[in-house]
Amino acid sequence: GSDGPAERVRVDQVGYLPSAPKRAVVAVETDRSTIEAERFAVRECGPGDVVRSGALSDPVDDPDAAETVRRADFSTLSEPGEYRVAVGRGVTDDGDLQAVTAESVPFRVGTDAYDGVLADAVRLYTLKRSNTAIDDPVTGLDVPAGHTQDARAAMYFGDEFRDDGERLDVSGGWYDAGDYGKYVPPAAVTVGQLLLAYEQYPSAFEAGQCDLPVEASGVEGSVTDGEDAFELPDLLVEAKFELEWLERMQREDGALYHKVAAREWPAIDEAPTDDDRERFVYGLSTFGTAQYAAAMAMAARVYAERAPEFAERALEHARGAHAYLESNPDPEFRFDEGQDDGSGPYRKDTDREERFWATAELLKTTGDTRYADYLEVRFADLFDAEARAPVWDDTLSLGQWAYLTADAADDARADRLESAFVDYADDLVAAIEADGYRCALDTEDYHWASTKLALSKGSLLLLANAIDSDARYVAGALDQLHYALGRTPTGYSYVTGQGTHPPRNPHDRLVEGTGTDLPGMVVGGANRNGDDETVAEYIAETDAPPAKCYVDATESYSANEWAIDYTAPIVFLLGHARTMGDA
Ligand code: 9MR
Repeated sequence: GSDGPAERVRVDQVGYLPSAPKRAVVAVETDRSTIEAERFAVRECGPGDVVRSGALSDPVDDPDAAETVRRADFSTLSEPGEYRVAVGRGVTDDGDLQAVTAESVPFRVGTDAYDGVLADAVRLYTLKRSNTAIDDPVTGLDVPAGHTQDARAAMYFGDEFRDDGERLDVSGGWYDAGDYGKYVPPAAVTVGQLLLAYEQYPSAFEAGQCDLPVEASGVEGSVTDGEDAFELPDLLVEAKFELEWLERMQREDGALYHKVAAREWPAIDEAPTDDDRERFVYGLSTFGTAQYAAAMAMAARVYAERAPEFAERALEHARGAHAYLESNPDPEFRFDEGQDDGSGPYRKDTDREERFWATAELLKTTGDTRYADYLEVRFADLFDAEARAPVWDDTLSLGQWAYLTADAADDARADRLESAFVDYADDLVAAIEADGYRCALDTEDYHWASTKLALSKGSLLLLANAIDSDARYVAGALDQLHYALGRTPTGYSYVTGQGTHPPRNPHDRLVEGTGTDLPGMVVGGANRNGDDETVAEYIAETDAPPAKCYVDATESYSANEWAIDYTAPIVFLLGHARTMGDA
């Protein structure tokens, strides 16, 4: 709260790539106080030599932060090292400042600047595996398999609870977030985004790069096909683990159940093994069924070479889910009274964007024209829709991307979609350049999981860049990474373990229940709607502007919780960054 980070010079607290633009943001005037700053100097940590200096930009108003800011541009600095940015006035003979009024935390410049963030983000999924014993030498997380009751979950039928004796094995998969629920929509969307990251940046992801503690948990990290053993990149090992859980959530008729959880939330300090509540399989949804079909159709491509049997199975699953959608043309979200008592809703009552995504991925994977026909007959209008950042309840742009990259696409349709991505990127870049912090969020975007939304917007800039290469798109995407890693109005980095001021009290049962800090969690971040008491009180007390509605408090599930789908877009951005680092 009020004793948050004090530095008025905000930087990406992890660092910058040598070849990328580098900017610091100085809050010269806030709703509380003003500092004098005309010039900046970038100083090497340790010896303190000034390596770059210059005038700050003209002042820019940032209404989301209720600040006036100036920027320091030191993009030409490419020598690897550790630095700070100081601001103030006057200039000495060696280019230093005569008077320093504020300084940033230290940060690095280097081609490997983000390797640790990427490894932490990916291996976090492993640490969050349900029903799995983890003994992790890196974080010290040491937990026996929890929720073993998932192997025989009961079906939930609402208030008039009647046990029909049916039991389902829904073991596996990752815990969704700081809770122990497992939900189909965020799972499928997360896997979809991770597989897209792999398809776009295959050279960024390797076997062994994240030191996954999979052997310790007894799960195989490589796939054996006949005589040959292929090493899977860590990212694909992890995505496959989630896909294998999703398989268990599919019914015989192709539809997907909605989620697995208990009827009551576990306390915040319950470790996985403490939570022995009975677990249920809840609901069914066509939007989740469609997202599953999309992710499985992608898996059929991505694993085709290295895990061909799995890839074939994935395609069958995708086709089966799609067949269900074809014979059930109306959207359905089956809801039983009481099903949200111990878990999140992830509710969506429409499914057009998801059907579009599923069908486009199947078209891309199979080239089967029946999928093109289905799109033309039912969703022709969505070819003309604007691109929008993918999130769990809107995956249209993932579908548009799949379509425009499909060999079997109609050329005119694909061209139109390419323009939609480029138009989106041009507008977004203009908004980023006008924003004090170069953040992609509009005022109303500072809602639950705003950090994820900024990153997701950044990922669309990178897709636009793949269509029509433009340095501004890449810079704007990296700006969202810089935001997540601490160049924020609050001075916090919104990723645990990264930078000088990361969240130290994330809302997380695995962390609280085991007393282990887990790095690599992207937290929700600023949430102007104050959807939990703790952040709501903070907002009321401080009259915080949208971009400062954040507290680093365990209780704040609407500002300080991680979820699987929050990490997916940062992995995408880091994938791109890694290919830049290589160059
Ligand atoms: O990320 C979800 C966000 O978009 C919703 O607004 C919010 C309220 O429904 O739920 C978030 O998801 C939570 C889920 O329901 C339960 N597990 C924790 C998730 C992150 O807070």
